[in-house]
Amino acid sequence: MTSFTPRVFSGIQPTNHLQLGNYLGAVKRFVAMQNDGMETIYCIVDQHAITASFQNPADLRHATRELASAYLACGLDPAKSVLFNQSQVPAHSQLAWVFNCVARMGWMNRMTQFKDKAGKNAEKASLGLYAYPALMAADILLYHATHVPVGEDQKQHVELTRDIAAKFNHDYGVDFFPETQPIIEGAATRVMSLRDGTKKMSKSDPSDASRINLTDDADTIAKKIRKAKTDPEPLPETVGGLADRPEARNLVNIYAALAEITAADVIAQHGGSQFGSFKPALADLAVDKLAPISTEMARLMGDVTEIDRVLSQGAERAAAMAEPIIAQTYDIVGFVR
Ligand code: AQP
Repeated sequence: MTSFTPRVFSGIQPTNHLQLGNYLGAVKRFVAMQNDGMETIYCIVDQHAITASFQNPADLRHATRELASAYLACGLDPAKSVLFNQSQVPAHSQLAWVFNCVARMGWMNRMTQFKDKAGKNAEKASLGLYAYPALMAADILLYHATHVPVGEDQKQHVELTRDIAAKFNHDYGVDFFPETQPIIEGAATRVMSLRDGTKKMSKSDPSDASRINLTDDADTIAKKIRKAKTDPEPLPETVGGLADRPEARNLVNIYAALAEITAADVIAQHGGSQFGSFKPALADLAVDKLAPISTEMARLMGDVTEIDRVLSQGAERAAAMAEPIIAQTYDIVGFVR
């Protein structure tokens, strides 16, 4: 069995604005892993962003640069991590084609994200949305990444990545792609909508009130938390008391993740409080943690030339890492070079 050097890869789609779930479930973890001294590669997956619906080209360009500004404002450092956008490294698409031919239709049919996003209108969904998980597997395995920090919703796609790697290795009789581990950690691996505690907070939810965007100013953040849906009971005295209270549990988990404490710590501090006093405490904490990020993002977006320079330099580094892996893949598959 080959032993692979630990290497972290993850990515986010530039669709709309980054929301609190993306920050707590993904970017905050990205920064922690970067600062743990691991080799880290973080991508803006712009090719995934055109799978679900038509993206206006100007909006896509803007969202790509804004996501880059968020990465930087949250603490990702181009000197420590490779930061780039996917479409600048063509090897992602090259490997994705090979994986389209490794992945089985039956596997793809089980992907819950496709079912959620295509809804009842699967016949009208794009082929790209269906093939999305094979491109995601290529994003990860192109760098022989061993660890992928993601939110809970992406676990199934990382498991599929492992299935694709195992089938490729088996079919070609090699030990070439690693078995990648999803890293799903922290108090907020699934942040829920502020309007419905049973639904994931999402960038593309039609209701802006359902989420906190990283571009929201302090007043907007405070207002959204004040208006967040809750039940009439005070916070329970134990974490177990949150079990059947999705909205209360969501706000407690958001508090815990922002304060970097556990949900039990939050309950120890605020158990028995009414939402009339807990929500302002959460709003203060959220503004304290998030407003500096949105201010820094706005400053960085004042110079998109510099953002483009960071992405292009990152893409050069990523392409150099990917080059030997795609070349060996082509040799294994039997493509004449
Ligand atoms: N609500 C969430 N809680 C915790 N983690 C989350 N992530 C997304 N939503 C939550 C994590 O953020 C990363 C990037 O996600 P993505 O943009 O690639 O796609 P997504 O998972 O589909 O995120 P959204 O916000 O729901 O985007 P849209 O609306 O464009 O589809 C992933 O690690 C994800 O787990």
